[in-house]
Amino acid sequence: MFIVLEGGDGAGKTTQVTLLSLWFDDLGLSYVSTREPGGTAVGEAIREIVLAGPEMDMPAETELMLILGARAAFVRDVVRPALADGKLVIADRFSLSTMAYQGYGRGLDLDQVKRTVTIATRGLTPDLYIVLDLPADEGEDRQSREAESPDRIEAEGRSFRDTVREAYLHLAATEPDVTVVSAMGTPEEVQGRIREELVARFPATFTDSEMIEPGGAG
Ligand code: Z5A
Repeated sequence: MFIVLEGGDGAGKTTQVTLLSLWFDDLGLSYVSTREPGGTAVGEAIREIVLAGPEMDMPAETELMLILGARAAFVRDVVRPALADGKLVIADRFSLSTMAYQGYGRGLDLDQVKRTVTIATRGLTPDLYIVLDLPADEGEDRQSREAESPDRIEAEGRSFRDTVREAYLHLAATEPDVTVVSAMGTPEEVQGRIREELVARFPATFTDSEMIEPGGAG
């Protein structure tokens, strides 16, 4: 099974992947947890370029090709081998990010983006995308509590973030296997919603015996 957490910057994906990993450990599931862009040597090198500061100026097409270059390696070297071994793959971002950021956010032609995504993935799609939905200003507030300076994409500002949020909601309404979970509230509350969604959709894999306790990580 291949599950992807998606959402705008600061929505809490990294936090939620960590909490999910604890749950998978409790359930005795064999899994691989990873993030995009990255997950392979070439992917991490591409990540450095894509997430450099605003001085690393590039056309939207360059950004798209770099991200998809990383994705092709990620699919070949991380996702497909793990799935072939019968492991669960939990990823922080995948192709829905490309539609939201490079398609809607950067304004590239959506059909072309979709076609190039399919080349990079050789048609692999997740069993489920979970979009963590958060108002753009809340995501910005959460990120601003961290000391790091903004990368190229974070530096795009408020209207870009709003566009990306709307894109995710639109994609959830129009694409298959995409669900939306509110990212408001404490990390434990959000985690509880994600687990409920997984139990409801895949009861044979996830049981509710280890559902998160309010105020605890599971
Ligand atoms: N990108 C793209 O354009 N196209 C693509 O196809 C792909 C990616 C795959 C990846 O950067 C960038 O690549 C991304 C899109 C682009 N845009 N940018 N920039 P990244 O991996 O460095 O950044 P990110 O994906 O946006 O993640 P993030 O900034 O690390 O946010 P997050 O993972 O969603 O959230 P977090 O790190 O778990 O939490 C952020 C902060 O909020 C942190 O201090 C937490 O402690 C706090 N937090 C988390 N949850 C909560 C709750 N519930 N309440 C309060 N505070 C919270």
